[in-house]
Amino acid sequence: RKPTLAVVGATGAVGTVMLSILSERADVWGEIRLIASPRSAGRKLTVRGEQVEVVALCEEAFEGVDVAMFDVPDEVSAQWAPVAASKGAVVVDNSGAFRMDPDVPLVVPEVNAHAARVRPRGIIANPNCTTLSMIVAMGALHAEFGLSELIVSSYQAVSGAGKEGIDALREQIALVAGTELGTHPGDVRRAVGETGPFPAPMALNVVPFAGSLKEDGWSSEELKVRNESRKILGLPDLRVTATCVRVPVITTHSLAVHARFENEVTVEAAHEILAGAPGVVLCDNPAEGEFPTPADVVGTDPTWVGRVRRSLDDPNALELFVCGDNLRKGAALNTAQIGEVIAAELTAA
Ligand code: 2RA
Repeated sequence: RKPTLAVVGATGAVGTVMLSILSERADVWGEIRLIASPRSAGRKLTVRGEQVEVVALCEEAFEGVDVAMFDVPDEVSAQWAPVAASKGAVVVDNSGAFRMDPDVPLVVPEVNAHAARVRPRGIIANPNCTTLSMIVAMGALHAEFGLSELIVSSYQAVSGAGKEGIDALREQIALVAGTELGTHPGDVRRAVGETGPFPAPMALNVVPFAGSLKEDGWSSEELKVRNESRKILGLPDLRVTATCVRVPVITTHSLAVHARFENEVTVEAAHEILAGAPGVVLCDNPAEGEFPTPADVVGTDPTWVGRVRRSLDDPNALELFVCGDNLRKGAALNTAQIGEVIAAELTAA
């Protein structure tokens, strides 16, 4: 019997991408049940070419479910993931509610698929999209050279803030297009007015803040990059510094990474590792204008890496530019891949 899958939050931004990913990938699932808030119950959505009616989130909705993928806000996952697990489902949760729980593995199949096997709470967490957009490439380099430090600057797309973020950027672009705005202090801010879910205008701008403010001036996004990278790579003392910046891109997060290793590195060796790493595409020929950009990467599955250089002042360090679609590998795709690892385990048992 093929396992039964529930997708919780099927109507949201990530849930929508999840349904198209489930329709494209090898079909390992029996029934796929779509679950959402009572407001969306009764709607029909297409998955695997078939119309499926959305059912309301309640305990009974998890009856007979083997794997439940959650794409919902933290507080909804915090309440309902344990309910699904208590009904016997293995939960793959894409919220921040359980990522740092020591009894919940944080899994990126290309890097630490083995961690999914030990799940005392019946819950597996999916990392935040900012970490996920670089960690497959970093895991591959770590396996060869031994990572000792990451210094990261992110260039995050507005879809990280959901549909509201996309709508805000589109509206702002319409307001500034064809004008001479962006030439005087505050002119864009005055033209744009309300900035939606962002603390400053996104059109014609970059905003050095994403997530919420935490202790000592760090943002939640910056702390996630640090804590999650350490947990996924199994390096609890890894030195990690992140500065997370929002840019006027709809979808695909980019990161400029300074990665320091235990061992000396060469660009040639790094190229070879990245070119052969599952889930990574090396795109690094700047003489021909070849490097990853969000406009080219959006809608694709892999982590794209370019601009690989050895640090001029440190033979143990590399500089890289990495792009990943934050809604695919950064969210739905990684969740689907974890689900497939569990489906294989259940089918083999
Ligand atoms: C963002 N990483 O880009 C967040 C979404 N989880 O806002």
